[in-house]
Amino acid sequence: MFMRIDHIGIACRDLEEKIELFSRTFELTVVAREVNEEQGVKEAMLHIADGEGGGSYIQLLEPLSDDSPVGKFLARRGEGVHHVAFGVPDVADAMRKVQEKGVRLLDERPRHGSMGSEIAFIHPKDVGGMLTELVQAATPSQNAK
Ligand code: MC0
Repeated sequence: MFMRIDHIGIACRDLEEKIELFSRTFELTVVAREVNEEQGVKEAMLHIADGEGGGSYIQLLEPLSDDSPVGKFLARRGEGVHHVAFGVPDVADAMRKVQEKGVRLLDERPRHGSMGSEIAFIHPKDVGGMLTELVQAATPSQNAK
């Protein structure tokens, strides 16, 4: 079902400060910046590598408000890894397969994610405490380079 790790999402209080830190420390380049009102985040994607199945990234996330998912996470746990996202060829199919195994999805249908992707989240409590995201990249070429 999973083709690759698409991205690791990291919750931060100051997006610009963390972009500067990650770019400088790990020599990564920002390839996309976005505000996603539906998810309540301002974010940046830092490219790591392209491999079989597509790219992988570090995703830096600053909350748009305290009562958004990332805002609540920061208040409870502080800055750090917020979720892990796996690349899948077909997000609706992956959602169905996961649900059949008795795992709770947080989304009834795919939502809009970074760089035009389609995404869905799995409840962290059902998969060992890790908030897990399924990602279908925007174009077939992003899925299979
Ligand atoms: C909460 N919990 C987590 C967690 N957030 N565990 C692991 N990782 C996280 N990120 C735990 C809490 O500590 C709590 O555990 C339990 O889950 C239930 O939490 P809750 O009180 O219901 O907390 P809420 O209301 O904050 O909801 C958590 C939930 C929510 C995961 C359901 O954040 C959600 O629906 N997230 C999916 C959407 C999202 O995260 N969007 C932002 C990224 P205890 O043991 O205390 O009961 S958007 C994004 O990333 C997009 C743009 C993209 O990738 O393209």
